[in-house]
Amino acid sequence: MFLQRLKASRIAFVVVVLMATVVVAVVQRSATTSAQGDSSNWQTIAEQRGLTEADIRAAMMTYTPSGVMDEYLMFASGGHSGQVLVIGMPSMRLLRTIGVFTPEPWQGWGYGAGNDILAVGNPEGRALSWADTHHPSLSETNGDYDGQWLFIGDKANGRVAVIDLRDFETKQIVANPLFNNDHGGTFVTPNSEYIIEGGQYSMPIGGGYDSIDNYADTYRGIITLWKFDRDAGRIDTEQSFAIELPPYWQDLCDAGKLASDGWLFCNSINTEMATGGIELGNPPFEAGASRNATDYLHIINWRAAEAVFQEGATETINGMEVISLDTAIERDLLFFAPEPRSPHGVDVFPTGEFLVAAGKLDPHVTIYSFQRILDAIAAGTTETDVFGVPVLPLESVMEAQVELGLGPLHTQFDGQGYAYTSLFLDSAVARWSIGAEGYRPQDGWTLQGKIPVQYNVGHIATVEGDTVNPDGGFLVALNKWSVDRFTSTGPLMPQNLQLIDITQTADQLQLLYDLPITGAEPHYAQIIRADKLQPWLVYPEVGWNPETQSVDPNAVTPGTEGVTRDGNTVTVRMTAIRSHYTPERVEIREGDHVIWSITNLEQSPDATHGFAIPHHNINLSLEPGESQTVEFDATGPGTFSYYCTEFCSALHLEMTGYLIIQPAE
Ligand code: K7E
Ligand code: CUA
Repeated sequence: MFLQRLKASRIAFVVVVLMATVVVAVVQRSATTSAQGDSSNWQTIAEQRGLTEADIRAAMMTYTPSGVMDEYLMFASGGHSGQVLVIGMPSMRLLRTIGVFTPEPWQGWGYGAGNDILAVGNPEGRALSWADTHHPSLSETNGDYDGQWLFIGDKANGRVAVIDLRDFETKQIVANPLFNNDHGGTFVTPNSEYIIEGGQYSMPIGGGYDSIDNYADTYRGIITLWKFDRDAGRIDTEQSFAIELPPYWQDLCDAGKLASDGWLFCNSINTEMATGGIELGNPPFEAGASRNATDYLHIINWRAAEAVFQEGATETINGMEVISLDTAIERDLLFFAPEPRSPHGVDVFPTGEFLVAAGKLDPHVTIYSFQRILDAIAAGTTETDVFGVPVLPLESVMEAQVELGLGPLHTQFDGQGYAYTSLFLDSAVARWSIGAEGYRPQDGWTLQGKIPVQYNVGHIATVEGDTVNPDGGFLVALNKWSVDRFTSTGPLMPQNLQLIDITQTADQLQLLYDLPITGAEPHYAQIIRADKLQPWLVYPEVGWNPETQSVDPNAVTPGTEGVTRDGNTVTVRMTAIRSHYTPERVEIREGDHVIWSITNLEQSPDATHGFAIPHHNINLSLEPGESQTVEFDATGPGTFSYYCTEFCSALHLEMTGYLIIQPAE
């Protein structure tokens, strides 16, 4: 664990070594002076740059020399970009973006590769080319990240994607047939049996039309449990099902684990069922949806729901099996408990014994005991909401409340008995002690300290923070605003991911590093130990199709290249290896339909070749061993120089060829 590796003695040792290295370097180089003075000495550099001792400590905690690997990887949502960002920690180096819901030119994603995956969920006659990714979720085995898969949801269009962590590429997108938005996704159950996708803004189930005047009657909430088939590495839509909920706005979910395995929890807002209409003189949503002093924490027995689904006690809507609200109530799989007003998120503790929700308009976090929830369910309750869902009295299920500050949102854990909650309005992260057996009973449920962040923090992520066994060490604050943190590049400012050292006492929580992120608002992130991942360096066999993760039947072997014609269909079989394509001339006719397979024969790490055809929107990235097939129509005559878009060798510029399309007549 990182914490243990950071004993003060070790830090002191590192300081001495660093200083000694600097001294040696200084002796070796003759004294260098510049216009800015002597900058060969680290103390002088620190002085000239105005660095404090704390700054130097921060630099030493994060500085990662060239060639040294990061200990952790953070998978952060790419927000509006529809992608996932992979960031090394503690260096905070951006290592990769993964094209998920949106085309990504460098990876060729959507420019000949993955086009069919990206097309899933396109409404008839409309092509989606963006997404709003919110919550990445690593696959789990026994409640621990296993480093095999990553899932992420698209809030804007109600979709879920599956990414294979052997090659960090998107393998599947499913579109929710019941709902065109989501937010409570994605979260996995402790063995990744299901990927949970909660909807957000209520609507008629199935996405059809109904007047908003019928809101309470026909608009509904939904939570979908997508069955993940590990062997296939895909969501099995046939084994997936959904649960109908009242038309509250279900927000964020989390799966129970250990003590609460088999259950899932979602917070909700707008239990007022406000329908807006400020222009008609109605209260705006912001007022109408925050009138109630409490909203409803949703408590769902997903194993009981699974049994109902397997019995077939469901109705089919748009091809998806749905457990009706009445069935959910009748079969005792849905319960509510009050939660402080306008909550955002619910987080299950590592042991699964407690869960915490925070109301944005309440300075406390509220901690629920899962045992008390079970006891309250067993005791029965006469109270229900207007739809007949049993409501468990707050005092019967609440374990504690801790006052933290303004705008508490999301909570994470460190494996040391502390929890951390982001405070949106305070722009701070609070550390509080968990006053329960197995955590820090001696400290009680108390606020320990806060660290300011810059600014408007949303989610926070600790190392392995959503597992049964958090690692501690670092916390990353994902801040919405950066305001004055960076040199201005105009009015649209970067979001700011801030790395925080949480190994010290509460008054010594230290901000270590700012990572500006552009292109998106990253909402959530998960951080995994890098040694849990075993990504491929090159594809296992030449001719590999990343979509099927097997050798492609169309893969081209050396000696079998060529151009063949069958009527108007032209098949091009091509290989790529430093520094040429075979063939280098492809001559076809206007009106031909072209099926072009290309295989990168390389087996050296990083020997990627690109393949681009001008004016046809085709641009592939062929990693070592990879094979791709693209199809297009030769709609007009012309001369097109296809070429390799990666500077792969000294003769890379010569890695080219001519596609010559003769006029039809
Ligand atoms: Cu931005 Cu989880 Cu979608 Cu909170 S969410 S901040
Ligand atoms: Cu291959 Cu440049």
